[in-house]
Amino acid sequence: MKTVFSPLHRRRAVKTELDGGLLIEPHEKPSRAETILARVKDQALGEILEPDEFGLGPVKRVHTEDYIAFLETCWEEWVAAGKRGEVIPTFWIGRGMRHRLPTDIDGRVGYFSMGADTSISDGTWEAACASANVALTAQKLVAGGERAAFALCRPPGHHAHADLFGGYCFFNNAAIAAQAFRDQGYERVAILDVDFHHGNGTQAIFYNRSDVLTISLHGDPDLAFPHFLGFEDETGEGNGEGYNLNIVYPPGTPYSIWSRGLETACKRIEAFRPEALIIALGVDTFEEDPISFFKLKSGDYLTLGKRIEELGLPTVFTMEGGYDVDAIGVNAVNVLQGFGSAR
Ligand code: Q9C
Ligand code: ZN
Repeated sequence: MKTVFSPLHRRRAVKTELDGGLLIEPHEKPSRAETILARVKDQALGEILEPDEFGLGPVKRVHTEDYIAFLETCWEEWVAAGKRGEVIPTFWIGRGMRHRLPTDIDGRVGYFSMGADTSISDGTWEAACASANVALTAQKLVAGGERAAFALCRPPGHHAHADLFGGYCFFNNAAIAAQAFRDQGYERVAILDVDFHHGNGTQAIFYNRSDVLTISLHGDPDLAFPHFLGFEDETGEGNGEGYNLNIVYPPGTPYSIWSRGLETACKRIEAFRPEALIIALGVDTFEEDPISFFKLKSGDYLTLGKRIEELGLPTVFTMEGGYDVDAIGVNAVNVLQGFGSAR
């Protein structure tokens, strides 16, 4: 399987993450992608390509113009306003307040964010654009006839809504790739999100559509980020009714339990008869992950990859979360090798 990787991910190197009232070293750090790349090379998974440049056209199919414009200039605006630290939101739209985009940078940062866990500094824009290009290049490979491709995206994407950043995400790479398939004439696309966290952005982007099936298996949002979306009664709306599926699990969930939801997801995907599949590939389901509470083991990722392959679909893997850097390379590449060795 080919891997698409951009060294521009290194431009996203924020120093801070607001966590527990402290500014800590971010969980979502450059060594994550470097470790996965090293494992891809070590295992000779396949050719490694740099992404093509697609411009903002395919991004605008998913994200709003005002959000994209905000991301492009927010760091410069922040510095120009005399702020001395990294961009961190402090104010949001509370209940009863107005959804009106303000001029002031503090107001704009709050308007376009869902949390304060995701700082912005110089280079975040370039890295987010490169990450979308990585996903779009993998999509192009698969549309061109490859059975599967690995988009080694960083920053990740599945938490990003059409006009919200947060959960370490800016552009929703999986959604952008799915929309690209649609725009190239694929009638139905499925997105299966196996990251520990609910794929809230992906769900929201396609919530009223029946052409993109969204499925997410994740830690119960009653107990985990994103806290305010991802419950099992969210099944889609309007035309999208029945085209969103959430499967939630409690702390301590091992693969033997998690994989029952995977079976339900696979059955739903088969019934949908998609022409392409996107896997939002997070490996923060790992037992040693520092911010999550599932108990998957490294070998389980091989089994997961094999099960995905059995769906028999053209498949794009977009890298999402996974924060045990020591294991992230083995775990992510195990999914791809499980997929590859199934044939
Ligand atoms: N104390 C992804 O996996 N912040 N994002 C958690 C931990 C939210 C995770 C803070 C986690 C976002 C792509
Ligand atoms: Zn995650």
